[in-house]
Amino acid sequence: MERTFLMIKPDGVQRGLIGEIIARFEKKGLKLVAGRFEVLPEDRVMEHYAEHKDKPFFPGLKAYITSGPCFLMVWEGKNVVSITRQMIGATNPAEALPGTIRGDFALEIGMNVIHGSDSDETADREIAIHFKPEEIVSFEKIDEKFLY
Ligand code: FUP
Repeated sequence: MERTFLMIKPDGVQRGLIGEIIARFEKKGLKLVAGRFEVLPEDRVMEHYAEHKDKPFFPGLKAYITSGPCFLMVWEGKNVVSITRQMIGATNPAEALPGTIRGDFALEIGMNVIHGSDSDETADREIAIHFKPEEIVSFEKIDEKFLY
């Protein structure tokens, strides 16, 4: 089954949005299979955002993402990568549509509440950066027969 890495960023945690965000994905029918609350250590920030390390916004991004705890998750489900990206909305909350997480809860790109992997390859890479295989719990959900 397809998996993705989602992370509620420090602004989402501080603003008390963990429950609201998890509820949206649960109601959609996706399955939470791993979760951890953590202030990201520098080595994993560098690995996670390796493609952005030379960008002008990187110092600000690094300071923001390590400013408090994040809530890191692995979610599972059919087309989970593209579905969660749609539900999260555009990277810049000013362009994110109402009804999306960023469209409903964020104002600017520097604090956009949540991260979601953007492809299956990225998901595999990001899950491996943040979770050990034994931290991911596979289980059968009773309602899956009504979803797939
Ligand atoms: P996303 O895949 O939606 O997380 O977006 P990107 O990988 O393009 O960007 C990663 C993070 O860098 C964003 F969540 C916010 C931050 N960012 C900025 O702060 N300024 C920019 O101009 C672009 C990205």
